[in-house]
Amino acid sequence: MPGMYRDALKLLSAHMRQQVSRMLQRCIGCTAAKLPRPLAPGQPETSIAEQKPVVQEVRLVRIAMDFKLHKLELGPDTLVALTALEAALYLRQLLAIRRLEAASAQLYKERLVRGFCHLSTGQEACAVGLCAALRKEDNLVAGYRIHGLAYLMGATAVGVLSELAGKSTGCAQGKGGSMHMYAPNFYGGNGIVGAQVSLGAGIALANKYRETGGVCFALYGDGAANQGQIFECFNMAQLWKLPMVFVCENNNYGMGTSAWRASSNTDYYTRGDFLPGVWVDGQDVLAVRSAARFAIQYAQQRGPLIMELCTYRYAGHSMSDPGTSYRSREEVQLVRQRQDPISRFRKVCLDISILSEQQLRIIDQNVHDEMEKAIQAARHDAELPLSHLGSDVYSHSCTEDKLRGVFGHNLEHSKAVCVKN
Ligand SMILES: Cc1ncc(C[n+]2csc(CCOP(=O)(O)OP(=O)(O)O)c2C)c(N)n1
Ligand SMILES: [Mg+2]
Repeated sequence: MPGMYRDALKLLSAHMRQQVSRMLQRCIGCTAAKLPRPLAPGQPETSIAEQKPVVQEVRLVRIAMDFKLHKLELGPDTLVALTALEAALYLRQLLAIRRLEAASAQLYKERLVRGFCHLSTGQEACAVGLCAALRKEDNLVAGYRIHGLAYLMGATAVGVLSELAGKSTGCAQGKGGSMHMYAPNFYGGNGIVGAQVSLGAGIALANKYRETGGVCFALYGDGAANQGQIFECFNMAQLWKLPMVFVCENNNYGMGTSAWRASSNTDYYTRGDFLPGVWVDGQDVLAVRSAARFAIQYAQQRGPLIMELCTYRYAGHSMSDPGTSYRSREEVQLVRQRQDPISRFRKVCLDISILSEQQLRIIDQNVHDEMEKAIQAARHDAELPLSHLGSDVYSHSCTEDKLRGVFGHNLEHSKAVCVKN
């Protein structure tokens, strides 16, 4: 790999280095045999670098809104490096999540998606910024608004949309649906508000016990933040100095009510009392990445902390909520105009001349094509056969041959053949 690329890679986090390295290898014509793995989801298939010679430029960007700190003397970096390839990757991922959610809504309206469906439109920078900081040993566990997270953590667009439509090419073979998607190091997808935080504490404990060096990020909402089990986790995580980051995605609303009507203290980054906390502009992908990198270092060296990501959800809580009974259309419109994470990042990229208008258009087109293919797969792929209704009930084979409690069918315990998506 030419020296210029190697130098640029040194500026990136380990995980990011791996991702960008793969992309660079592809751009500069390495053979497929040399590539350790296929491109990660969200990575440009036709890199912008293929349009003209790769010039791996780096810019320093100042974070627009300062971090607020609780029981911390030093906070995350406010001056951060951004390379052209990172810029392209983040923009692509932001757009991909936006389109993925639009496609989810469309398939839901066509009645191809049944049951729950929670969209994260407006909150994309939280997911992209967090995942940009993760290293291969770190883990993530979240609530039910997870289509974008599943995609970033390794599920493909087909995997996500087919999962929603209950198809066998879904990332959980169509058995999980909107709230139960998984990927390497991603523990879902949990429908019980707040319960994922306790799971996260368990994952962090396992990391510590096994000495993996990994940090677990457990995501929860402003509504979940008032749940008792979260405070129990704060206490135990601090006592045991677990490598854990409590991430409160404060999108200002719970299910049908506002944060200020539901919480006595809406400064969620201070809610851990003895736990340190940091407030982050969750509409700024670079601010989220910087805070997450800081949090990983802190959690590894000193134990848990809270990160509040201030964000906004454009859609209702779920598909049955128009999202206008507890807030005005004007408010939503205003946030879209002034705080949209994609418009903001696009503007940063143009302002610092790290991506051109033409490159932005190519990224847009690539995302569009990827999603179109995924929509077709979700529409036309097959469902799992009925014989798989009982497959994968246990990860290890069970002592009983037949599945109990299924009437009218003679189902055996089995393992479904996994379609990698
Ligand atoms: C234990 C429990 N109580 C209630 C619910 C119903 N419920 C689902 S989402 C939600 C509100 C959560 O709001 P928030 O944590 O702010 O997340 P957001 O939907 O804004 O992402 C509630 C009360 C549930 N799923 N689990
Ligand atoms: Mg909320």
